Amino acid sequence: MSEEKRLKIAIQKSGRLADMSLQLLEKCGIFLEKSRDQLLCRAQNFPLDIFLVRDDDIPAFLSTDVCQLGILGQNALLEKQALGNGKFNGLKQLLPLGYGKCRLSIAVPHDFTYDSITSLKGKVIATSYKGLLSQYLAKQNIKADIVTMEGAVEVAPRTHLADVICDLVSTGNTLTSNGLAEKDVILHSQAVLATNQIMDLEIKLLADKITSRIKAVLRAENSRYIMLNSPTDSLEAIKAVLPGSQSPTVMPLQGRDDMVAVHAVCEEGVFWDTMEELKANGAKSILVVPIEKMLD
Ligand code: PRT
Ligand code: ZN
Repeated sequence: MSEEKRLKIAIQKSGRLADMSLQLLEKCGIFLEKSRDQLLCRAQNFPLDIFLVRDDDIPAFLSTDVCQLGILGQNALLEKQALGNGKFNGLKQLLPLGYGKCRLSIAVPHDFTYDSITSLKGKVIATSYKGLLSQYLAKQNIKADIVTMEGAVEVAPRTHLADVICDLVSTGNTLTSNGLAEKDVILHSQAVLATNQIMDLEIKLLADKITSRIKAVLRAENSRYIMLNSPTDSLEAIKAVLPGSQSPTVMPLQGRDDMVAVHAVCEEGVFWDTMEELKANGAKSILVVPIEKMLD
């Protein structure tokens, strides 16, 4: 009997994306046989194996078809594609996942005069993102020297290894505490689901299934279920205020001719000002609740 085919996904073993990536798979209903120290984790209830690896290695796992799906920072994928001599060109981003958000930015010491990108002409720039930085500079027609550093890029100007840096920034605290100011953003990045060109039809079906579960989880996380009572004559005004909802359900309220109940799925955040606007239009008993699962 031939063995059951299993889809393979690579995620970060430890680091900024590790926990969220594992949680995302769990939210897709995947139960894992816990063994986080090992390279491989088997899903109990889905033909899926999870490879726990360094984020930088994920493009190679995909390009060699050891894995067919991967979760990694867009920055890491695009950097490999920028440097890889075509080796990673067949990889593609399927979905942005909404976490691990950061930007790849040029940052300069406070005593460095930066008017525009042209201020970098002839300067030395330290970075771990040589590929993306070179592409950016070439596009702007700027010639500069790039020093590649694997980590602690932010200390390069202080130690006179470089004039300025190009590094990932999220809160900006690292830059501030190293006396650097963010100037130009080269790339806005977040975690993405990536894939190779899956040839095996059965594996492709499994990958499509996981992808649509991830999509559904992300949609549900961004959506809210809203319930309220609306005066019949301001129903249209209230419907217009409901954020990102298509066709709300309108139901009679027992014993009331002047009020109806309105239920809607809002695929955008429902903020206090929206609720206040609903109230100003006559809405009563407004309830906003999270949605656990959603499938069309
Ligand atoms: O071991 P492995 O190689 O897997 O991990 P790693 O150390 O290479 O990666 P890790 O876990 O640091 O980052 C994984 C991914 O998280 C990155 O590829 C990005 O897509 C994303 N990410 C999001 C970040 C940041 N935010 C971030 N702030 N990656 C790194 N940083 C670093 C940045 O390099 C700088 O040193 O955090 C510092 C700046 O942070 P702030 O908050 O002070 O601005
Ligand atoms: Zn890494």
